[in-house]
Amino acid sequence: AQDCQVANIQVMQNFDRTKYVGTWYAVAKKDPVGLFLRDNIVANFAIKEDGTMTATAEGRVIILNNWELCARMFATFEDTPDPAKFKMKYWGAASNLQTGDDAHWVIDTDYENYAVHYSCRVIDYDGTCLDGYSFVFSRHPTGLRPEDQRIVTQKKQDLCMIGKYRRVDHTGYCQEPELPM
Ligand code: DAO
Repeated sequence: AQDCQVANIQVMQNFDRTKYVGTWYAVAKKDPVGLFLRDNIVANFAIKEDGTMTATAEGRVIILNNWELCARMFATFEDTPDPAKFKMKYWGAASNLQTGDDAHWVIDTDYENYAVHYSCRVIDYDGTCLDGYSFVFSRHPTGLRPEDQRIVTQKKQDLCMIGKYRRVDHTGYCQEPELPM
């Protein structure tokens, strides 16, 4: 939406959660105020037997006084009348991690290569987003395919977040260490 009204943001039409399951690597992120997940962010979406969507996610975080660790997070998604708009409850595997209740919108995805996520935490008096975050996800840890980059750039523009994203590195920080044979 050119007017940057949160209420006018277009989300994925006919979002199919069954095609969205599995692993997504965050390759770019627009941070909220007080960012939590830094890099090495990998999300894994699943569907429970009752049809509700869940996710686990991990990523490098810095908590308290510059304590760096790999956070393991859990999320459950509450459905809304729009199939691409969810309410997300999230919490950490350890109690010193962030918990919260965020909007979770799927803006666009081809299910097989890229996805653009959006969450506005605070809507300003004029209807624009005062504090929000957004993930660009890829099925490939190496990044987006060139043919998907044009679409993703357009979506960043539509979200009024163009120029506010940073690259999310994948260095293996959150990978399980190899066990010796
Ligand atoms: O990193 O500052 C931030 C905002 C993200 C907080 C929520 C992360 C935990 C749940 C992620 C699940 C799927 C994207």
